[in-house]
Amino acid sequence: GGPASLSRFRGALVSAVLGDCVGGEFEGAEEVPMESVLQHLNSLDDETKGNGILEYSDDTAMARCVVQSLLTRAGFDEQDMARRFAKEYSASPGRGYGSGVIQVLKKLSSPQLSDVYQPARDQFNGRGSFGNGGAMRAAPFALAFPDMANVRRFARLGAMLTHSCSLGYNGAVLQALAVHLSLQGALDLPQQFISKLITEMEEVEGNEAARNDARILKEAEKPFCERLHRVRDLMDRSKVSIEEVISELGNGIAALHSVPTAIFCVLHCLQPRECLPENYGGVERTIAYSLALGGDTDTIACMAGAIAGAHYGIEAIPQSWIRCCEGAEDADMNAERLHMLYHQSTQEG
Ligand code: F2R
Ligand code: MG
Ligand code: MG
Repeated sequence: GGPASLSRFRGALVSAVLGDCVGGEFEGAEEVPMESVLQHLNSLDDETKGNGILEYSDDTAMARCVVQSLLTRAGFDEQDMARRFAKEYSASPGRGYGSGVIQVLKKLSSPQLSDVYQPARDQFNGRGSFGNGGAMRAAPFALAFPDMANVRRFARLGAMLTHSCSLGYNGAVLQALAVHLSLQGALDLPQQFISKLITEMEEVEGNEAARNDARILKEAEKPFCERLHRVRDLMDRSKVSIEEVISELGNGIAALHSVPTAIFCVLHCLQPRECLPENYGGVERTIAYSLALGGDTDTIACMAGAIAGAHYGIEAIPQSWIRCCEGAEDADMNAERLHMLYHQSTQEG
């Protein structure tokens, strides 16, 4: 489809769910042989395994809240979104949430709470979380707002409901911007895609709060920009080992160690790779490769899935995978609603 087509919206939201559901199998594993990944993915083709047998985790649970809130309020409403996060957590606490964020979600359910951003600010002795929990649910912001400045603004605010450290919420901004650009067809020119992301993040990371957090955490002056430069170096190379990707970019639970990694997975899998089956399309390649990195597999595959799905569209996703993953069909329906909201905004603005 063309820029911002319905197929791209559906691809983005559905692939994110698939990445989460199929990635859950390996979350936290140090080494994941490609053979095990392919075995796991092949089992999804088994006809007897349909009907959502792979459950989604916190990644999708929170993304669904973001989607519902954006749709119901026809835009960003922090009170409504915070209420949905809290309600979802209390209804289904066993979705594998991060150990820190649970405190925030409990506090958000208090009717006495006057500032919905305060519980996140209190995390980690007032430093805030740098986990990837804001980034893992950031894709819907790119599907709700056509204007890039709004994507940046609301992805940041949406993440700050749980992640007040700039290394947490700026990861969400980067993820949302990557989905936004992919939706426009920017991955047709991968070099320009990464350059645009670096230019945007130069500005995003240029403020005092970001510089301060980077200094305290002993990171580079502009940590996400530095990682994106590493992504660019790796994508220029003809051969890159899994070990090099992990040591250069990371595969962990911090946004800094997972969002640039997810972006690399998408870029690396734009073309067929020797280690992956020839019959795989782009979404399958991207998700399989993300799982083979080990570490935070559900989240890296979820984020890479959203970016890749926005590029290849719904047609690139095997039906058998959709049938096996809880919430994939809901995501498909919600993508259609977000597509309408997005194009309404285009007409108004
Ligand atoms: N939690 C997990 N996986 C762990 C095992 C789950 C398993 N399935 C099970 O149920 O047993 N996955 C999910 O968590 C990640 C997103 O986490 P989020 O929302 O960012 O949470 P949190 O708690 O804010 O941060 C995660 C951890 O990062 C460290 N951390 C963050 N900020 C810190 C700071 N300022 N100082 C020190 N440490 C900090 C802490 O260890 C946090 O607990 C996704 O992978 C999702 O899938
Ligand atoms: Mg998870
Ligand atoms: Mg995870």
